[in-house]
Amino acid sequence: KPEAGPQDNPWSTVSQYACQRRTTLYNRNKILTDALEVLAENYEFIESKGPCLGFKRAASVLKSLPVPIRSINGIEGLPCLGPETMAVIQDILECGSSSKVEEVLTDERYQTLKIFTSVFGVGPKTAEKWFRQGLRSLEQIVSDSSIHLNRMQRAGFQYYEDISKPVSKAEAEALGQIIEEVANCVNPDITITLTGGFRRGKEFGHDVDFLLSVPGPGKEDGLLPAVIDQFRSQGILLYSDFQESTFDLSKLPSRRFEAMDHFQKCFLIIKLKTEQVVGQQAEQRCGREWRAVRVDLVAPPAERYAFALLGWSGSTQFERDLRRFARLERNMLLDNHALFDKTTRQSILNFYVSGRTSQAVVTHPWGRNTEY
Ligand code: TTP
Ligand code: MN
Ligand code: MN
Ligand code: MN
Repeated sequence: KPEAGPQDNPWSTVSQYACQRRTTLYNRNKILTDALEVLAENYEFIESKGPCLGFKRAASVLKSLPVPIRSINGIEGLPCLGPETMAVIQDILECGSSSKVEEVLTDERYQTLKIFTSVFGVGPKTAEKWFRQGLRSLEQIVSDSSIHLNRMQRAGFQYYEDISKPVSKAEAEALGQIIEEVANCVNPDITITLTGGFRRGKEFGHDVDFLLSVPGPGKEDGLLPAVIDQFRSQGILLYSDFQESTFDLSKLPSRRFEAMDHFQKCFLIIKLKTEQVVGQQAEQRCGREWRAVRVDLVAPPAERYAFALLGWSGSTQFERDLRRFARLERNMLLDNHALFDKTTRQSILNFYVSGRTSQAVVTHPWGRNTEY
């Protein structure tokens, strides 16, 4: 008879890395993870990175569980759950709520920063500044003539109602069609791939993310400006923030593997005509011919497609842990541009440049067959 040991704990195989955990879209511990995410957000607002990450990580672990946690003993053996997290979970399981979380939820500062940061273009810093000036509502911000809003924030306020409404999968697909058509006018070789939350199978998102790629070196040059021009001439461009590529292959691997990538990209607000959305209910259309939707486009060089796709698929926690896993468990560096093996000092998946595909996880350089 085998001795009792860690193998008897059902959670002994749960990895500390999100990229090593199978997580379905159905979260059985939503009550707990919502609470932990409130705490994470509150720490984000006071720019306390460590605790913020700690709570996010704990929430991510709970999201991967195939069963709801019903007692504090039920979390024994799970990674990434610190004493503070344990206390919150215990309170909720025993009393139905956590006083620590309730305190945050009723805190004026938290409530105000939550509202302010819900505006496109407003981050914790700006929100904090407005809060310290005594401002408490969006109405106060727009009516205060002494407040200077940048172009992004003006668009954020202008389309606030529409872009705070979740985007449905049907709307994302309709946008995909529109972008496909527009992009094909610019270059018929183009492939567009839905990334972000929708690529992970989510039913709703806060925006729609697409990756545009054209085979061949340098063929992506000028791609997004041309696409944006097309949107504009069709009268469906409401806002655009274009960022030129600062990607330099010769500088790979970069000294610091970064959170932000250097690819050509744009953050847009697009007018989506309701009639273009398949299956949209007649009553939902009532009185509205269109809605504004946030769209992100990225156009990496063709040979960087795999990394860009991996990096833009999210979730943020998955990406963070994928990089951490590469670094700590494989002695490699991963970012949106490359995977670098620190042991051999070589880039892996550098398939276009070196013509090597043997180690490729991605079987086709332009996508479609991606496995990871
Ligand atoms: P988001 O669109 O912010 O998040 P999401 O699609 O997972 O969720 P939602 O449904 O709320 O939209 O970002 C998608 C991924 O893109 C995310 O993993 C971060 C990544 N990303 C980059 O890698 N570089 C960038 O410059 C940006 C803006 C995002
Ligand atoms: Mn998204
Ligand atoms: Mn976001
Ligand atoms: Mn996005």
